[in-house]
Amino acid sequence: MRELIEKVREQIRQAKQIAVLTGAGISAESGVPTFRGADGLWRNKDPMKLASIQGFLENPKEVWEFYNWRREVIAKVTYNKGHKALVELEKKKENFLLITQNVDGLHSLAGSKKVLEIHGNIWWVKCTKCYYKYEDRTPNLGELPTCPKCGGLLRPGVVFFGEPLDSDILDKCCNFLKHTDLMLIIGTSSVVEPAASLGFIVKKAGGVLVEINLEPTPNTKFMDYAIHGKAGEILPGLIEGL
Ligand code: BV8
Ligand code: ZN
Repeated sequence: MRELIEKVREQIRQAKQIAVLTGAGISAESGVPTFRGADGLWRNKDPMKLASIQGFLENPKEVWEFYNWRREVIAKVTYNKGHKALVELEKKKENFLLITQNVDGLHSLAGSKKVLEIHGNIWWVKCTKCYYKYEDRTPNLGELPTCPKCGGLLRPGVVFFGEPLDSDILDKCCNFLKHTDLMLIIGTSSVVEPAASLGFIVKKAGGVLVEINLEPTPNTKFMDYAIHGKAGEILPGLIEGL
């Protein structure tokens, strides 16, 4: 492991442009349940259904119960050493971008500035009628929250399964990745698209891919380096003193 860490540290030193992609695994050590982990999110219901546009249209009450529960969990946690290490990395590397699938806002809370939240943010809500979008940090918004402007039903400000990602945000990611020479892919099971394919843009451009994850993923075979363990324990040693 020591040798592997040193090799990746050298890659980070040499890299001119670094991208990071994070998933639920980087927030696990803060106490935020992962999507597919053993704790399997909520009352062992299928998050794919609850975090889907179809699920919301069919049963908005149940989906809001799920999101209110997650808002209450996230409101009580804070960032961890993994998030903090990425703030340090951003300070050391001028050409840096943090792309996150997480909706918990913990990267920004930790101090990361250059963050693209490709799946949205749980603290934002959007009106399904007039599309008014705003941030509301009240943990529990009630059964079927309504828009302060038009009374329409609100929805969580996240990208549900079955919905397209914001095309401007996706364009920004792809344009940055085309010129990225090192990408760290951290705490994601790499099964959700299009996030799971972002690394291939870097690979195609001749960049180096590093996976940092508790366990191997379907993308491990494409990685130049794979470090398996906890992000909160690995990242500080990778980045400190660079
Ligand atoms: C799209 C927001 C096209 C909500 C999320 C069939 C039907 C419908 C869609 C599809 C389908 N088949 C494929 C699709 C596409 C679908 C998809 O990819 N499905 C997969 C799962 C089969 N994708 C979409 O629907 C996307 N949109 O394709 O649109 C389109 C185009 C035009 C018009 C219409 C449609 C939208 C995807 C976004 C969905 N929203 N989140 C919310 O969060 O509440 S995704 C959700 O999963 C979370 O954001 C989460 O981050 C993300 C990915 O999961 P991970 O982050 O990887 O988390 P997971 O638990 O899986 O893994 C954690 C990992 O961490 C594990 O590997 C674990 O080992 C590791 N770990 C744990 N602890 C630690 C650790 N690692 C390190 N340290 C630790 N301590
Ligand atoms: Zn409205």
